[in-house]
Amino acid sequence: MVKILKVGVIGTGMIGQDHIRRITDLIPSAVVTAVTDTNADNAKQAARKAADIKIFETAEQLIAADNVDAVLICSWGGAHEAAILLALAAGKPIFCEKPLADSQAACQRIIEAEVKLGKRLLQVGYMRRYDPAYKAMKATIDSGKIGAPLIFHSVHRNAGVPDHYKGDMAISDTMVHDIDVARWLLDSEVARVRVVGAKKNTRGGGLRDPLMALIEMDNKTLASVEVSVNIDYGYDIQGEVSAEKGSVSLGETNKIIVKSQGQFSGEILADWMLRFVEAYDVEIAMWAEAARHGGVTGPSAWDGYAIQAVSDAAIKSADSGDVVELNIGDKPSIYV
Ligand code: NAI
Ligand code: ISE
Repeated sequence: MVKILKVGVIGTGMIGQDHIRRITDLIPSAVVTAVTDTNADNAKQAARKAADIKIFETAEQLIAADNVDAVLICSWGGAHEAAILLALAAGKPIFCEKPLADSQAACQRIIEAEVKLGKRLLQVGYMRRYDPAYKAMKATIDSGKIGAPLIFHSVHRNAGVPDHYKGDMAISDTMVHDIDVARWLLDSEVARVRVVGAKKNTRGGGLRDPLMALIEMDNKTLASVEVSVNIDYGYDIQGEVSAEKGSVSLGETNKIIVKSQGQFSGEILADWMLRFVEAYDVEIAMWAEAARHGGVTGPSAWDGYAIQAVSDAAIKSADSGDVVELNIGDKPSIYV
């Protein structure tokens, strides 16, 4: 067991810097010792977030460094695979932000490398599983109180998105969270998916936004997903599972309701950083604790792979208008 976990961070943009703050301020048994970013300014800014952070030129150098016990990858999805394969080869525990990589094939290569090691070393950042409200939904389903789940409805709305958010990111960057939760709450892999674009939000530039997905699971349950990423009024995450004899939904997130002049109102949170702060805190703390003991828990490379397969299929469906069948193969035993 490592006494104080020394963490190297690859990719020090928005969430990379937030995780560095989290480790520095909230986790006494871990410390950030190294950073690297292709954008030197971001790396310098991140290095000022704690004492004694060394800046490395490349991910390869950071992963090989003696003062790095474990690696936190927060670069863009397309850069994840290369860093993961290096960290797996070095035998260092990894936390990789979602998505695991940028295609089913890339995720497959990651799985093959981890399976060759014979044990899990990677956790992927599907943090909704650590959110108290989603956890309570899952516990309600597992208690049997509402009977067998039949349909999951998910609504994922962002007020707006950054300039680099382009192409199919409404699926590959955003809908992936809903796919994760569908697999988790309905306890099944996905059989097929259909995605339909609706009338475009004029605030969304050329993006396909909003989108609706209908997902059929292997166990015959269903999930519907709305993704709207330029909804203006705030960050709004809704979810409901309808079951054989009851239902369970996420509550609103406002802590108070104001009643005044014949109306009542409550705050709507602005973005994902605020809505899921507790989930990120628990997720990173649990990762660091497991990594200190040389392993990992939480969402696995298999989860990242299965979600990416659905994401690829959903993009195909949005392009063609067809229902797209999934074929992800058997789950290797290290993930069972
Ligand atoms: P960002 O654009 O703010 O930061 C990404 C950073 O990675 C940039 O500084 C960029 O220069 C750097 N980078 C890109 N390629 C690199 C490479 N090959 N080596 C080193 N650095 C590289 O993006 P943001 O919002 O921080 O997102 C990063 C990742 O985190 C994405 O995969 C995103 O999907 C995920 N994310 C997850 C969230 C969640 O809710 N779990 C929330 C926000 C982001
Ligand atoms: C972002 O990358 C996230 O992961 C957020 O949780 C999600 O709501 C947002 O749409 C993504 O762009």
